Amino acid sequence: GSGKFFVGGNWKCNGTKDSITKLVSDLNSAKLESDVGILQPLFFNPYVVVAPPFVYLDQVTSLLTDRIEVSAQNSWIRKGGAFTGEISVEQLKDIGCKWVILGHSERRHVIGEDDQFIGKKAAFALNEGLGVIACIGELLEEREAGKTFDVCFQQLKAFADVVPSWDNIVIAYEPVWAIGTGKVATPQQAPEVHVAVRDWLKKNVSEEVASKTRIIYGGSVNGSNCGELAKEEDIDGFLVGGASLKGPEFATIVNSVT
Ligand code: G2H
Repeated sequence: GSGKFFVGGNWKCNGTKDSITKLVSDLNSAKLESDVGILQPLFFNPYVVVAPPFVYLDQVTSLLTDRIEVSAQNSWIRKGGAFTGEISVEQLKDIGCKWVILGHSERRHVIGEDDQFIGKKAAFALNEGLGVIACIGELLEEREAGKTFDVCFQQLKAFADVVPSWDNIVIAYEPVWAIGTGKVATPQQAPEVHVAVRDWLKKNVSEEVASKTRIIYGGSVNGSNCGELAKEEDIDGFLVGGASLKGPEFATIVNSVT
């Protein structure tokens, strides 16, 4: 592992003004281990972000205390302009958003974004100074056909081919068969891929990037299974969907990695 942990809460397309006000207040009052003796968000370990839907980003950014940063769930591939329905990186930065999730399986497989499109979005966001949570992961049929590593490496390569640097990238390994299904990857399955990803970075990017980059796991992580997974040396944190909609449970997951 990288020794620095990262936990993200991906709220997906959930919430209302009211439910989000409650969630933010629960997060603000939650006890996080990272509070102890730490003065600046930069050094928070784990580093914690939440990703609300676009329309609530501003609300969450202004209400949340600064120990938790805010991430978007998507961003446009280039500068803003005549792109109906899109949100630009400049706009995200304008409201205080520091991160964006790109390549999530729901965008790949439900919305149809491909590797190159996602890679270019990541390059643009990084060039503009946003951090990127770069998601990769195989479908069930790809795992069953023994293609897990091939698929993950191909998705990684699409990022590696275009990104300016790996300094502000967190890789999230999210096997698609584990997402929102309650079927979490086992403490054997996840690290096997994390090790392979780190090895790929070592061979294809650099030894330094391989050792520094955080590789987090996502897919049905919850308050009861996070402890087992957090013990794994090669898991540098989590990207949490469903369970991040409950403040106390999300805090349990955050505290499991310290
Ligand atoms: C995977 C994860 C968060 P969940 O998509 O990105 O969602 O924890 O609900 O499986």
